Amino acid sequence: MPRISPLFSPYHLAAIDLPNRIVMAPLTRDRAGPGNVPTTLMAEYYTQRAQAGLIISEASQICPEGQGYEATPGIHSPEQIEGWRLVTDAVHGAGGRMFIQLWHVGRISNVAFQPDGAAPVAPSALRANAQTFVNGAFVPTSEPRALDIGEIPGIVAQYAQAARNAVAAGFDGVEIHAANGYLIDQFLRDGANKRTDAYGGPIAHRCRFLFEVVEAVAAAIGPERTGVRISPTNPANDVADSDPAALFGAVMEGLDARGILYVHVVEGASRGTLDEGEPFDYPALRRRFRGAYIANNGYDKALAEQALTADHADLISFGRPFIANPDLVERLRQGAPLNELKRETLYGGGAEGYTDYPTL
Ligand code: 8OZ
Repeated sequence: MPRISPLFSPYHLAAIDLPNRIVMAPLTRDRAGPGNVPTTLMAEYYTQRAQAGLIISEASQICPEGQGYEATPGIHSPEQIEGWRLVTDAVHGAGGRMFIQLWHVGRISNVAFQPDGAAPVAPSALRANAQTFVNGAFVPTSEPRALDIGEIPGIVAQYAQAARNAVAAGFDGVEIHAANGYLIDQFLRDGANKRTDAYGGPIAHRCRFLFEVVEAVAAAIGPERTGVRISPTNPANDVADSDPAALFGAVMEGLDARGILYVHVVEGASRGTLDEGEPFDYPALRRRFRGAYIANNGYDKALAEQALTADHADLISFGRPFIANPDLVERLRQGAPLNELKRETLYGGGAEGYTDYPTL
C-alpha cells in the first residue's frame, strides 16, 4: 500500500473540517485598492490557493492608525468589508476556508499613514530601528507616542469590532497578529514596553493587552473562531525580550485558559529558516496549550511530515512557497518541484508575480 502523507490527513479545527494539514500563512503583498479595499485581483489570488486546508489572509489593519505599509487592506470600513466579501465568496466557492489576520502595527508605521500626520502609537515612546514601505520605497519608522492608559480600551474594542466585521465579510474566523514586533508584540516584550502601569513591568502586566484583545474578540465571535499568532524569538522590527521562555510560557497558559482555537507559531526568525534565531523549546510551549498548534517558518515537505508524525504540530503553514506556487498543495502531494519566488514583485504592483505563477 502506498504510504499516505500525514500532510493529507483531514483535521477537525473545532467545527471547521480541513481536508489537509496545509495552511497558507499570512503574507503581506500590498495590492489593496484605493481606501485599502480588497480587490477582485486579490480574490483571484486567494482563490488560486483554495486547496489549502486553511487560508490565513494577509495582515489587515483594524483601524486607520493600525496601518504601517502602503496598500495593505483594512477591515474597518464598509467598503473594505464589501471588498473582503468578494474574496471570501470566491474562496468558499472554490471549496476553501479562510481566516483574516487582524493587525495593528503600533510603532512600525510612518506619519504618512497616520490620520492628520500624527505620531504612531506604541506602549512606550521608543522609535523602532525598522523600516516601513511608503510610496514604493522603504523609509524609517516615525517616532511613536506612548498610549495613554485611557486609550487602551478603545483599541481593544477596535479589535472586537474588526472581528465582527470579519464575520460580516464572510470569514470563517480570525487570527490576532501578536507576532513580528507589531503592537501586541510591543506590549509583550520588555525591550519595547517600558510602561510602569498595569500594562508594563512584570510578565503578567505585559500580557494584559494581548489577553484583553483575545477576550474581546472571543466574546464577539467565539473562542472557537479565534486564533493567535506569536513569534517568540523573532527579532524582526526591533523587538527583544530578556526572557522569551518565561514570557511565552505565560502567553500560552493565558491563551489556553481562554479556550481559543489555535496558536500559530513563527519558529525562529521570520523570513529566515527554522534554525535561525535563538534556540527555543517549542514543544514546551505546545504542552501548555490544548488547542491546535500551527507551526511555521521554513518548512518543506519532509520537515512538515516529520513535524506532524512526531506530533510537534497539528498543522503546518507555508508562506513563501505559497506565493510562488498557487498549486502548492498538489505539488506537495506529488513531490513535484516548486517555482522560485520572485522577490522584486513581492510588495505592490499588479498581477505580475502575484496571480501569474504557473501551475504544474
Ligand atoms: C512583510 C512586509 C510587511 C509586513 C509581518 C505583516 O511580518 C508582516 C509584514 C511582512 O507579520
